[in-house]
Amino acid sequence: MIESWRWFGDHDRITLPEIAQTGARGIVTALHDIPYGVVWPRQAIAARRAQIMAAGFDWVVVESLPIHEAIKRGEGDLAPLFSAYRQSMANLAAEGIRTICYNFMPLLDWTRTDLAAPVARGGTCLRFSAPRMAAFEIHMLGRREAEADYPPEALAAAAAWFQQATEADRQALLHAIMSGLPGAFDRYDLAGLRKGLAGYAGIDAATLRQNYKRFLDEVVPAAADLGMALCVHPDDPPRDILGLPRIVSDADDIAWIMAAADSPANGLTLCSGSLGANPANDVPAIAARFADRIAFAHLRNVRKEADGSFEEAAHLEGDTDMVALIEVLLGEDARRVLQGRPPIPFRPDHGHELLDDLGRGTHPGYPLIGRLRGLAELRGVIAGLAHRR
Ligand code: CS2
Ligand code: MN
Repeated sequence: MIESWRWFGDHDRITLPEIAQTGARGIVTALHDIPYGVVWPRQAIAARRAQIMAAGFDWVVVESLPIHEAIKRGEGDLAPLFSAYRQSMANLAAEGIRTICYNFMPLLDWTRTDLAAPVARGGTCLRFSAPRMAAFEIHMLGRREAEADYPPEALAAAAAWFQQATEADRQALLHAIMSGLPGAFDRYDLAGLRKGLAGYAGIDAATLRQNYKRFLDEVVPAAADLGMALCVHPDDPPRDILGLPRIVSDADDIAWIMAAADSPANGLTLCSGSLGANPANDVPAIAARFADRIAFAHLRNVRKEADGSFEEAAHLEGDTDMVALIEVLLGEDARRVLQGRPPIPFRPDHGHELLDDLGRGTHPGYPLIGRLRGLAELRGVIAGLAHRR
C-alpha cells in the first residue's frame, strides 16, 4: 500500500516539507481553485505536479475532480460538461496522473453537526448528532417531512435542543453542516441551501441512478483508453439526508455501480469511515467483495450510537475492525504484484485535532498531528501484518 496524504494546495496551512516528516510518499490533491465543470488546463496540472515532485512526493491521486450539479440533476445540455470532464482526464493522464476520486452526492459532500466535539482524553473530533441534524432539518430549515427520517428519541432531543439553543448555537450548527466541502471555499446559507434542495425536487434514487449511469457511459470508456481509474467515494453519512437521495451508501449500491460500467476504469474509493457509519455495512466484507475494483483507500474509524449519531474515533478504535480491513487490502496488493499492477494508495482520512493542532485553522478533519498519529498507527498495523505474510 502506498502511504499518502491529502494536501489542499497552497491554501493548506500544512506545508509539503511538514508532510514529508510524516513519512507519507504520495500526495492526494486537486486544483481546488478551478470551478466545477471547467477544464483543468494541462499547464496548471504540470505546475502543481512539479511543485509536489520538487518536495519529494508523487501526485498519486486526484481528489476530487468534482462532478457538476447539472450532471447529477440530469439537467440541460450536458455535452459540454461531459466533454470538459474527459478533457480534464486527458490532461491529467498526459501528466502521468491516473487515479481520480470523485463522489456522486447531490449538493453536499460530507455532513457533520459538530466540528470540534471533545474527545475523552483531550483533543477534538468530528461528530454527527442525529438530534442536531433533525433540529436543523425540522426546526431551522422547516422540512417537516424529515420527521419520518429519525427515531422518536432523536426527534424529542432535537426539539429540546432547539428550544434552549441561542442564535449563536444555531449559527454554529449551520456552519458545521455547511462545512463539508473540503477544498471548496463557498458555503451555502439557509436561503442558498433551500434553493439547492429545490433543484432536486422530483429527483428520486432511480432518477439519480439514471443520471449517474449516463455519466459513467460518457466518461468510463475514455478513462479506460487513457489507462485511468475513476473511483467513486461513498456517501457520508451513508444514508439519505435533507430529503436528497443517496446511491453510494452500501454493498448493493456499490454492486450496481460496478456493474453499470464493468471496467477496471470504473473503480471504488474504499472509505472505511463513510461506509462504517451505516450499521448494516461490514466494511472488511465490502472490501473483500470489491477488492479488485478498489483504486484508493481512505482509512479511518467511527463509533456509532443507537439513535443514528456517530463520531470519528481514533483510527484503531471505533466499530470497524481496521486490522481485518488492512489484511484484505494487503491480500489484494499481493495479487496485484503478481499481475504487475501497482499497490493501492491509501491515506489516513481525517484525524482528531490534538496538541498543537488546536487553533491552527486547518481544514476540518485534516489536522497535522491527528492525521500523523493515524498514519503511524496504520503503518504499524501494515508492518505487523506484512511481516506475518
Ligand atoms: C473526504 C471526502 O473529507 C472527506 O471525508 O473523504 O470529502 C471526499 O474527498 C469526497 O467525497 C470525494 O469526492
Ligand atoms: Mn473518505
